[in-house]
Amino acid sequence: MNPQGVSLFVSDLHLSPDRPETLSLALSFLAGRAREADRLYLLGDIFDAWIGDDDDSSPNAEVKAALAAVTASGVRCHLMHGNRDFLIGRAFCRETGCRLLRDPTLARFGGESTLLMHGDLLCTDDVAYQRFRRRIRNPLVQRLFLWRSLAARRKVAADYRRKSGAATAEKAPQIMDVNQETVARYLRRYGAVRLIHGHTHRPGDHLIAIDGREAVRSVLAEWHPNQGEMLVHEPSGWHREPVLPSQSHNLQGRHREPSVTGSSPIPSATRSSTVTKL
Ligand code: LP5
Ligand code: MN
Repeated sequence: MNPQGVSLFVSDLHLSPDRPETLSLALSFLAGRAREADRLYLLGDIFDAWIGDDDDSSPNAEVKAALAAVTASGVRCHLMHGNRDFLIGRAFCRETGCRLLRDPTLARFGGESTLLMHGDLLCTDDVAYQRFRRRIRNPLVQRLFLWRSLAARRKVAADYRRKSGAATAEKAPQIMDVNQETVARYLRRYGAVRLIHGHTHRPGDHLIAIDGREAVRSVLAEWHPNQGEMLVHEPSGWHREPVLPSQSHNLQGRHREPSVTGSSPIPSATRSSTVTKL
């Protein structure tokens, strides 16, 4: 994959009926700024929980319609599973025109080999989660789940969310971050000089010295009711742009006046500029 033009990367919107402000932020982003791009990368956890493509309850139907309109406008939409919406399937892709990306996926942006991931695979210190992940990614377990009624699936998802909330409250924060050796292993295996992922909700751009060369790990931000964020690749380079409710897409676009909350170039103005040697 060697995308040209403007690419936008977002993840961790966690859209749900309980977050109406984040939903309207996402819908205005999809109706505006997203349509100025050539490609849109949705790197997982766009939904807070996805229990099957047959669930058209709110906000699923609205988001699918908005994504279908984005692809109809000529933007290529790529979607990767997150740990909350890994059951997004073929019907969703057919309805929206999104293409499903494997985790990880290697692509080239501006000639750089870039690895795209959701991020949960990098959190290998979280042994309990990795065990849970292996179980629920088992195709047979998923098929059995999908055979159940929507009401029964909704209950199981709510139960998992509750258990997950209790489990994460007990875990040390560093366990839920990426493991640096795992990051290095993925970068080496794929020969990548850039890694883009979400999941950890610790946005930042980290320089990594790996085998004598430099790599960048860009972590996407979680969206909040009144603030989202995207990573942007243009022919001139990479930067971050906020997504704000009050802005029209033209104000949010490339011709926006610089401001405190404006775009931040990468990696020179990084939020986290620590160089990790591996
Ligand atoms: O999501 P978040 O941020 O709270 O925490 C994640 C990890 N938790 C999860 C679980 C999801 O939140 C649950 C979402 C369900 C939606 C879809 C339902 C479809 C079900 C399909 C079934 C086939 O991903 C959390 C990490 C954290 O990120 C940081 O990385 O720590 O991991 C956990 O909390 C896992 C626990 O440590 C262990 C699991 C407890 C649940 C026990 C149930 C066992 C049942 C086995 C099933 C076959
Ligand atoms: Mn996640």
